[in-house]
Amino acid sequence: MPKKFYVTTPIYYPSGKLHIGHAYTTTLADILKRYKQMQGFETFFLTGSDEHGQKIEQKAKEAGLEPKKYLDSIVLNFNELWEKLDIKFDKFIRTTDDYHQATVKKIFSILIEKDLIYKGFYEGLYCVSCEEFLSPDQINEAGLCKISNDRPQLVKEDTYFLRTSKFQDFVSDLLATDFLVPEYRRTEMLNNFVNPGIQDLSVTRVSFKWGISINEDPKHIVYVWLDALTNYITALGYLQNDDSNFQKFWSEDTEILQLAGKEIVRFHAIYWPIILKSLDLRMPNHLLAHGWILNKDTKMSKSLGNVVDPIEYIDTYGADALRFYIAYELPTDKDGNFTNEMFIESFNAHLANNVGNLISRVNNMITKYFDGEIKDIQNVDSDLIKLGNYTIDKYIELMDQYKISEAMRVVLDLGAAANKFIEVQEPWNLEKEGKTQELEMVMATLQRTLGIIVYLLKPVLVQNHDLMLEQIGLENVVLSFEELKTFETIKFKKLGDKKIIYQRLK
Ligand code: ME8
Repeated sequence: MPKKFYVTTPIYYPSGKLHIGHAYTTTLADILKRYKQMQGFETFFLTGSDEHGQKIEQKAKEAGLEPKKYLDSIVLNFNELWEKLDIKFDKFIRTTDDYHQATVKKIFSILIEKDLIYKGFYEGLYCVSCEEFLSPDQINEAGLCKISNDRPQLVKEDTYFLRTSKFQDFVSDLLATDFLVPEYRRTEMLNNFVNPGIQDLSVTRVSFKWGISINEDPKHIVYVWLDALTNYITALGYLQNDDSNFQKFWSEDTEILQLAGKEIVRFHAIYWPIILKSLDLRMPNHLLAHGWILNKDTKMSKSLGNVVDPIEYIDTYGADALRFYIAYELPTDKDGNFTNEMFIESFNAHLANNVGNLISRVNNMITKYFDGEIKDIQNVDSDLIKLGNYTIDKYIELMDQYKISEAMRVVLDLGAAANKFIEVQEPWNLEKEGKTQELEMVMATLQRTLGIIVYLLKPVLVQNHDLMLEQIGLENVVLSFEELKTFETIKFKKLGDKKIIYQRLK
C-alpha cells in the first residue's frame, strides 16, 4: 500500500484578485505535494474558493452583478494564477458547487440531530471583511477590527448556535499535541481563545441571503465559516454517493496537512477540530500556520489594497523565480517581506550566482577537459561527496517537518560549497599540470553534486527542471533520494548544447 498524503490550502474569498499572499500558501502546498510524490506517496491536493457570505454579497452588489456572475469572473483569475505558477492541485472546490451545498445541509442536520446545534439569539459585533464575530480583544482602541481595520457591525438576530463550549477540554488536549505547528502558536491559541473559555458559536445568519439555507429553517443561512471549513471533507465526497476519495484520504493511514495563514488559525485549530469531532471524524495530523507577507509592516490584503500581483512577477521573471522566493525567503514561522529589490537580489544571489553559475561552470569544464563526458562518476570520495549525502538526509528531515525554507538553505549551502570546491581545486591548473586522474575526480565530484542539487530543487523549480536535467546530462533519468547517494544506477550522458538557465536580473 502506498503511503498517502492529503494537503489543503484555505479556500480563498473571490472578493478581489488573488495576490502574493495567496500564491504563498498555495505554492507551499504544491511544493510539499511534489516532495511527497518524490517520496512515493499517493497524494491529493485541494484548493478552492469560498464564495458565500455577506462580504461576497456586498462586493457583487457594488459590481452591479448577480453574485454567481461576479464570482465566475474572479474564479477564472484564480485558475489563471494557479496555471501560471504550475500549481498541480487535484481538485478545486467552489462552495457554490451543488455537491458541497447539499453536503453542508446534511452536516447541519446531523449536528441538530445530535443536539450539538440549538436555536438562540445573537447580539454582538461582526467584521464583514473577516466574516467573524469579534470578541472585545479583537477590537482596537478606535473601535476597529484589529485585522481588517474595518468598523464592525452591530448584529442582533435569531441564530443557531453550535455548542462549541462543550469542547473546551477536547481543544485544550488537542493543542497539547503536535497538531498545530509551529509550536508557539499553540500557546497563542490557548492563551487568547481557549483558556478564557470557548463560547458557543453562532452558525447561521438571517440578515442577508447569499449562502446555504438550512433545511430545518430556510430563512437561516449557514455561517460562512461553517460552510467553508467543511470544504476539506465535502471535496473528498463525504456523505456523497461516490465517497472513495474520502475513504482514501480522510483515513487513519493518511498524513493530512492543512495550511493556513495565522489570522485564521483560530478557525482551523479550534472550530474545525470541534466540527470534525462532532461528526466522529479523525483530526488532521498537522495544521501548519504561517505568518504574513507584509508591505511596510502591514499585512498585504485584498481589503487594504496594498498588494503585489503575482502574475506580473511570473510574466516577467517566470514561475520558478517566484516559487523560489516563496520557498526560500519566506519561512513559515514568521512574517516576511516581499519587495521588488529583495526579489531581484535573492534571484541573483541564489539562482543566478549560485545554482545557475555552478551548472554552467561545471558544464564548461567537462566539455573542455573531457569532451562533455566523465567516464567514472562512482569511484569518487571527497568532503564534497560527504556533504552531498549529508545534505540529502538533512533535506529529507526538514521537508518531513514542512520546513521548506531551511531545506532550501541546505541545498544552497551545498551549491556554495561546490563553487568553493572549484576555487580550491583549481581544475584549470590540474589540466595544465597534466593531472588527468585528479582532474577527472574533481569533475566527477562536481557532476554528482549538480545531480543532487537539481534533484533536491525539483519540487520548487518546476518549469526549468527538465532543462536543468538536460543541461547536466541527466535527461529522462528517474532519480530517487537513495540513488543520489551512490550514483550506482545513474549515468550522465555526453553534454550537448549549453543554455544559461538563470540569467542575472538587472
Ligand atoms: O480567509 N500573507 O480567505 P482569504 C500570507 N475564505 N498569506 C496570506 C496573506 C498575506 N499577506 N494574505 C492572504 C479566507 N494570505 C477564508 C478561508 S478556509 C476554510 C476559508 C493567504 O481570501 C493565507 O493563507 O482572506 C490566508 O490565511 C488566506 O490567504 C486568507 O485568504
